[in-house]
Amino acid sequence: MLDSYGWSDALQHAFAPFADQGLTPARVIVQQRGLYRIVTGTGETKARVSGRFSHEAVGGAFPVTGDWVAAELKDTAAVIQAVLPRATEFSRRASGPAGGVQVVAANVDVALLAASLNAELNLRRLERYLATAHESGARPVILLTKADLCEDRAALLAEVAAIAPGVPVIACSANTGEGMEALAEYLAPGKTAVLLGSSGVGKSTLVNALAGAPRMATKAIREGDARGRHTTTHRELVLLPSGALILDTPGMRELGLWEVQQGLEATFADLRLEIEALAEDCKFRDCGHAREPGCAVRAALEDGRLDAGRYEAWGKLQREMGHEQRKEDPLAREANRKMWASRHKAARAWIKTKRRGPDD
Ligand SMILES: Nc1nc2c(ncn2[C@@H]2O[C@H](COP(=O)(O)OP(=O)(O)OP(=O)(O)O)[C@@H](O)[C@H]2O)c(=O)[nH]1
Ligand SMILES: [Mg+2]
Ligand SMILES: [Zn+2]
Repeated sequence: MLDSYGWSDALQHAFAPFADQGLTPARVIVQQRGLYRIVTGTGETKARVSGRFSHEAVGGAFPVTGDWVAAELKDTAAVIQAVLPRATEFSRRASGPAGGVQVVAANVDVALLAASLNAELNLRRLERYLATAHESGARPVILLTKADLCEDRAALLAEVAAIAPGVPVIACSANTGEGMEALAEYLAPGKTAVLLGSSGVGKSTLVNALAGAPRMATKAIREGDARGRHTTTHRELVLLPSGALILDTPGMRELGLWEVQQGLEATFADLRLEIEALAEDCKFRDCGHAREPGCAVRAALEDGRLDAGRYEAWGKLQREMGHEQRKEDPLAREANRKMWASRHKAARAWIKTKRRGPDD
C-alpha cells in the first residue's frame, strides 16, 4: 500500500528511529485546516497532530499534504508525532498579520503550472510560479488548459516557451482529451505531481479526467470576468489508476515569494547571461544600466535585442526579493532603492519612446 504512494528505501531509513518507538509510517493525503487524512500500510484514517506538535511547531514545521509522517494509530484518529525530512517543498509567504512561511505541498517530483488558454495569459505570473517551482526542487511543466476554447494558440505557446527555456509546455483540454497523453508522460507510477494555478483554470477537472472519476468538486467560472470561484478549499493527493499521484490545490491568487532567489536565478539564467555579456561593452565597468552614457544594455533594450518586458519583470522580482533580505539593513535598503528607482525610470522612459514611435 505505501509503495504505491512512493515509499522508498531512503524513507525506510529515515523512519527507523520512529519504528523503534512503535510508530507507523504514513503519508498525508488530505489537509484541511488542522485536520488530516493519512494513508498507512493498511488503509486510510483521519489524523491530527500531537499536542507537543501544536505547542512546538512553527510555520513550515506542521505536516502538509504529501508529507511522510510517523503516526501513532488510535481507534478514532491517528496522532502525527513527527514529519520525515522532505525531499522537496513548496512554500509561499503566508497571508494575515502573523506572516511567516506557509508550506503548500511536500515531496513533489513534478510541478504542473496551470494557466488557462481561455483567459488572458499572465506571463509575469507564470514566471513567478516557475521561480517557485525551481526553488522547490520539483521539475516544472507548464500546462496551458482549456485548449478547446482557444483557436489560435501558436503565438501564445511561443510566448510561453520564450519565458521558460528548457521547460516543457503542454496545451491540453480535459474536454477533448487533447494533450492528455503528453501530460501523462510526466506522471510516473509512485511519483507525485502538484497542480498549481489560479482558481478556475481547471485543475480539479484535470484530476477527474486523469482519475476517470469525479474525485474533486468543480464549478463553472464566473461569466462576467471568467474568474474561478475558489471551489477547491483543501489540498488532496489522489492516486491515479496509472499509479501516479497528483496533488490538487486551491487556486491561489498569487504564490508569494519566499526564498525563491535560487529559483529566480534559474528562471532568468539566460537573461542574466545576456545582460552580463552586453555589460562587457558598457563604457563604465560598474555601469548600473540606468543613465550612464555608453550603456550597452540600454542600447540593446532600445533596438529590441533585449526584451524590455522580461528585463522589467526581472528587475521587479529582484526588488521584491531584495526587500525580504533588506528588512534588517537600512543602508543596503537605501542603496537598493536608489538603484532600482533609476533603473525603473530609465526603463519607463524607454518604453514611452518606443510606444510613441521613433518619428513622433
Ligand atoms: N472548455 C473547457 N472547460 C474546462 C476545461 N477544464 C475545466 N473546464 C471548466 O472550467 C471550470 C473550472 O474548473 P475547475 O476544475 O473547478 O477549476 P480549478 O482550477 O480546480 O478551480 P479552483 O478549485 O477554484 O482552484 C469548470 O466549469 C470546468 O468545467 C477544459 O479543458 N475545457
Ligand atoms: Mg479545484
Ligand atoms: Zn550599462
